[in-house]
Formats: sequence, C-alpha cells, structure tokens
Amino acid sequence: MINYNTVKAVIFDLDGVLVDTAIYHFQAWHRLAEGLGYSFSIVDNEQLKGVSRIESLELILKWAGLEKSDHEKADLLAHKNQWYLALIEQLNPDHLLSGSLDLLKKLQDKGIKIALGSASKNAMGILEKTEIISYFDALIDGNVVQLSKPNPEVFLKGAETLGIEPAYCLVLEDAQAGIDAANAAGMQVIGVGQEAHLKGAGMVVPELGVLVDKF
Ligand code: B16
Ligand code: MG
Repeated sequence: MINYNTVKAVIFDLDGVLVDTAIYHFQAWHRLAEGLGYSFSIVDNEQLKGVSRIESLELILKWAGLEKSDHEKADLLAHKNQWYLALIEQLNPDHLLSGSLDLLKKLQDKGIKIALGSASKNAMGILEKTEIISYFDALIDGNVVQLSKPNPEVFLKGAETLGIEPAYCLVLEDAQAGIDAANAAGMQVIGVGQEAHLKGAGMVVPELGVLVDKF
C-alpha cells in the first residue's frame, strides 16, 4: 500500500522508468558477453538492472567463469559504453516511456519535488536528449554516488539535496536492486514493470501513466 498524502518528493529511476533505454543496456551487454563466449540471457539481464557498469561486468565475468585484469576490464567497459552510446545516439522525446511526461508535469503543478536517482553515468545526456532535464529539482546519478543499488546512497543523496526526510519520499523503480535500495533508505517505493521482478515494492504498476491521478 502507498500513502500518497505524505509524499513531498518523488525520486525517479531513469533507465526503464522514465526512458526506454533498458533494452539498449541489454543489447550492449549481450554483445560484450557474446564476445567473451558467454550466452547472455534476458534472465541474466534482469539482475543487471539498476546495477553500476563495473558491477555489471563483474557479474558477467563471474557467470562466464572468467578472470580479467583491471586493464582488460577497463577495455571491456569502454567498449560496452561505446556500443551503448551508439545505440542511444538517436534518443529523443519519443523514447520517453508512457506516462513519464504527464506524471512529471502533474508533480510539478502540485509542487511536489522531483529528483533523479539513477546508477547511470550517462544520465545527464539522456535527460537532455529526451528534453525533461528542466523538471528536476535534484539530479543524482552514477557520477556522484560511490555505492551501487541496492545500497540506498543514491536515494538518500536525493532526499538530502531536496532537504526532505526519506519518509516523505516516494521512489519509482524498475529493478529489484532499486526496490531494495529504496526500502533500505526508508522510503515508499512503487515498482514499474512486472511484479515477479519487483519484490518488496509497496505496489507495482505497468507504467507511470496510472499514477498521474494519484497526486
Ligand atoms: P551506465 P538506472 C542503470 O540505470 C541501469 O539500469 C543499468 O543497467 C546500468 O548498468 C547502470 O545504470 C549504469 O549505467 O553504464 O550508463 O553508467 O536504471 O539506475 O537509471
Ligand atoms: Mg532502472
């Protein structure tokens, strides 16, 4: 159950919640894994959602039973990001997920603070390409956090930047790691996607549009 009456701030995850970029992360990781001789599945990918670039690589190497030097890892990460950036080069407002813009507008109209809480180091470019950056009162991304979700750092930094207590924050997340991070932060959390992948969420919705009338 979610108590909307107490919500003073909404903290949005980016990839897979606001913007349809999760598929491009999958495609880039898939390409990298194939190059390593590992058959990377959509089920594997679910475990990488919300997880930082380096921790995602460490998981793939573990699943593939491979060990790489720091130099080799840096090389693999650079390639993965190049492929990802090429895939999102044409990103534009059409790639916003259903209901994203309507919800951002509604929250802004209602005076509810809006923050980004993303693990991505590419977040700013994505917000600019999709033309939604101006809606945010606080921007916390993979460049300013030390600890990857499920650690709550990214969301706690968002709340602190806004000056709002965690209990008054609502997180919107598409990844299990993000749901766990929001719960660890002491925030309410709504999962966006399929219930089976979002255990511990206060509720799960198929898309953000269904939340517009809640505020
Ligand atoms: P990057 P989010 C996360 O973004 C993605 O879900 C995850 O797949 C990705 O590995 C991570 O960002 C790092 O992204 O390589 O662009 O720095 O879902 O937390 O917005
Ligand atoms: Mg996500």
